[in-house]
Amino acid sequence: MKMERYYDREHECASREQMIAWQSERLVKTVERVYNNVPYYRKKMDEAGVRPEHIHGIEDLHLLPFLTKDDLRDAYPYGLLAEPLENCVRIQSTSGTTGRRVVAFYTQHDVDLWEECCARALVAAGGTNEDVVQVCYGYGLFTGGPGLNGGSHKLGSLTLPMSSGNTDRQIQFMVDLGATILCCTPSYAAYLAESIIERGQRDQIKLKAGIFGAEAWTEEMRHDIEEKLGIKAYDIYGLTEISGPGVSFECSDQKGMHINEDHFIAEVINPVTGEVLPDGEKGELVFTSITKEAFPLLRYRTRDITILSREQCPCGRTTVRMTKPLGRSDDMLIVKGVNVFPSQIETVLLNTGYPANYQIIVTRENNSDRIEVQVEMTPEMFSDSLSEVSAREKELVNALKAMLGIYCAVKLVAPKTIERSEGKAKRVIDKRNLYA
Ligand code: DLL
Repeated sequence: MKMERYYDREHECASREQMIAWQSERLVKTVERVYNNVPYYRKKMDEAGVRPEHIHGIEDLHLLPFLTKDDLRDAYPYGLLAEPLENCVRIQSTSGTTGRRVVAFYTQHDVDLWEECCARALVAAGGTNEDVVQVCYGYGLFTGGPGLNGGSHKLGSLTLPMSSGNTDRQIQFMVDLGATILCCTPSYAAYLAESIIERGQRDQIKLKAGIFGAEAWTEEMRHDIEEKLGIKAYDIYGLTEISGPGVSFECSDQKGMHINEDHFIAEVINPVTGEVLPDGEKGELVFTSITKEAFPLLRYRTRDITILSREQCPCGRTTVRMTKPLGRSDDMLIVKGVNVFPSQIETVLLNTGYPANYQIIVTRENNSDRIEVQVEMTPEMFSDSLSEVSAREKELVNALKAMLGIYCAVKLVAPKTIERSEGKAKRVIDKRNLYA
């Protein structure tokens, strides 16, 4: 029997007044708890001259100091833990590619809430207990696999815990078990789509939806994956520090991602001044977790750039929506003084018929920046004629210049020469050592 569990109408469709009442009550309790249990927070709040009795509701949120990734690194590993260790059952961790690892802790209650958030995302993508959910996000320290796996369990769907990689096996299970929902990074979805078509197995798959996130992807990439796999592709967002995937997710309307704001209060700030911006303005996303036991974070700066909207969504959910991250305030490339987002380059590539298999290489010589985009040709474009390839390269140079306002060198490479990713794609190789 088909069951539509975890479309939590009470919370996801609550009135604004009700949501503010829940958020305020939960915020007050969380602030009190961290102040009393976590010396790191107490010190930070004391330094900012704020005490728990100053926080009466979300109208006082702005009084609290921000928390950054540097705080998490300073407090590594146990310094921000708000529960005794014996109450914790799980850790997850970021990859630590840009510095010391960040470790997040969970009680069983925290795991349950996190999985419920992921179940809501699956329901919003049309998932029910009758679905077969193939999870090819990595399992282990990365939150992608465990989060969607737990959400799928909660929903009562048959869950295929594939983890990432081994594309042959992924496709075999997808076909044999009739997977209907695919969960992985968008770059891996694009690779799977390519592999399925190459093997002539497109008509053997039963997928209807995909839940793709953990990295930036464009609308063009969405359409490409949707067309190749014959599915509807949904975005899902989250970060390890604030529990993992499922902090926000798309509904079928696909005009932004609904934030599970009964668990996470969202603010958007000016990344330079810290000033809180009104809905509709672009800035850095800041989260305060208000239901977590082990690792609640107050006003955590995500570095993700977004815009919030509270316009009524046709799906009936009343929760605030965020746009896809429009970049990161810290991984934005500044090349020759110009701000460049990798997503802008991807848009140009997909709009001009190239696949999303590319790498951006930035170098600096004699104090001058150089940006080169290496991009694969499709088999149809591939040619031995040097003049044909160089004409294509010139065309792409012009299209990139029109988008970015700067010259980017372009190198077209043969199909299948850029390394495929099974997890988050490594799109940018910045050799300038700007932060060394
Ligand atoms: O990537 C959690 C996740 C797993 C989300 C699976 C969705 C699906 P982290 O490894 O801690 O956690 O990386 C978090 O990834 O701050 C964003 O910059 C980026 N990110 C996550 N989801 C999206 C998305 C997981 N849908 C960081 N679009 C975040 C763009 C995303 N960027």
